Amino acid sequence: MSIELNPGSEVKTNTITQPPIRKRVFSGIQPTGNTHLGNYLGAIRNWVAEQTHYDNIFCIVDLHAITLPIDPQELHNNTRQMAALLLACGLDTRYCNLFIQSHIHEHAEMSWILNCFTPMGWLNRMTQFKTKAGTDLDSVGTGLYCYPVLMACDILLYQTHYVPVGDDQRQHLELTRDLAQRFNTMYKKRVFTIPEGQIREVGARIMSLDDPTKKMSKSDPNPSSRITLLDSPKEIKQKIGRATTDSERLVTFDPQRAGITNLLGIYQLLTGQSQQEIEATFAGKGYGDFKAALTEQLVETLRPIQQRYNELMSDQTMLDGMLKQSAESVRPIAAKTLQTMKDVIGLG
Ligand code: ATP
Ligand code: LTN
Repeated sequence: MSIELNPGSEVKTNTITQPPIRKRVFSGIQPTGNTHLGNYLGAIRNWVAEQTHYDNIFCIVDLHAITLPIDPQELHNNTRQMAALLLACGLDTRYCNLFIQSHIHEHAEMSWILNCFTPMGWLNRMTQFKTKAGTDLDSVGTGLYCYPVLMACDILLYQTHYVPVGDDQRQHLELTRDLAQRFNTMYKKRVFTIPEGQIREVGARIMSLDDPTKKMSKSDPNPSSRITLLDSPKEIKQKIGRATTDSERLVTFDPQRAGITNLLGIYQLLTGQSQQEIEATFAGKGYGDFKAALTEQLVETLRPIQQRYNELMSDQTMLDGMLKQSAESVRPIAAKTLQTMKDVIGLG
């Protein structure tokens, strides 16, 4: 991976003659389609913005995607589409490795081992399982229950320092830290680096357009609840036009009015303006004017991403080559961690 020095970043130098050591960032995203504005503003955009500061590993987590039923062809296509979309959003392979989780078998292997060290009581507390499993617990796959353990393995295999994610992953990150600390203590050896989450104050929780009490989600059955990164200008206009607001018609940030505040938060992230500036711009104007301005910002933000995505998707050989090369370059890190883990346990 090529390295560009960036003054003021996390770079540390061991001695005058040794190269700088960058802190490692790891994050993952599911290839489940419908990649939306929440994924972009809560995660992907931050990965891109800070990629030159860190040693970055990003992973398309296809093993996580099979915890719920998914069509094989759709999974395969979504995985390549996700790779193209991440590059189109600005991930740069000079600074990042981007690979497919199932290409590195150490993830699945470590997951079995770590499952054996995970108290069921800890997994019983995971709220995402309860939301995703629904009511028919007898038929849901056990992979969904163990999902957070696989996520912990993704992170721990690479001796990760920072994990940039949206707010919904806070509980999974705590579990990862607890599992790592417990394992290190149990075997009196620093087998795993203890990772820290990077959850931004603004953007970590973009809400659904039709029900602003729920997070914007890939799996929401209502497509109008989210803006996807591949939506056309017409779709964006329609979805923003229909987005839930209230009857007060005041374009102001107000936690009591979750719908307009969510839309204003999106506008703030896209324009980089302060809350005061935005409120001043729309003082005396109605929701119609604000929604038109937000639509324009969204269309202009997504236009170059969509153009680049279409170019990248037309070169599947390049995409597959990049994914393979990244996997080859990071795999030794994962293999080393797994071997250390097996050695301390006494496996083999
Ligand atoms: P689902 O909603 O179906 O569980 P997802 O939208 O959470 O899927 P993931 O691939 O699981 O998609 O998440 C990728 C990244 O996007 C994670 O870092 C996650 O925290 C972040 N993220 C997801 N939804 C939001 C949201 N509404 N606001 C901010 N960040 C989000
Ligand atoms: N569980 C995450 C996706 C994910 C992930 C990871 C994120 C899988 N492995 C490792 C960060 C680090 C989600 O559902 N958004």
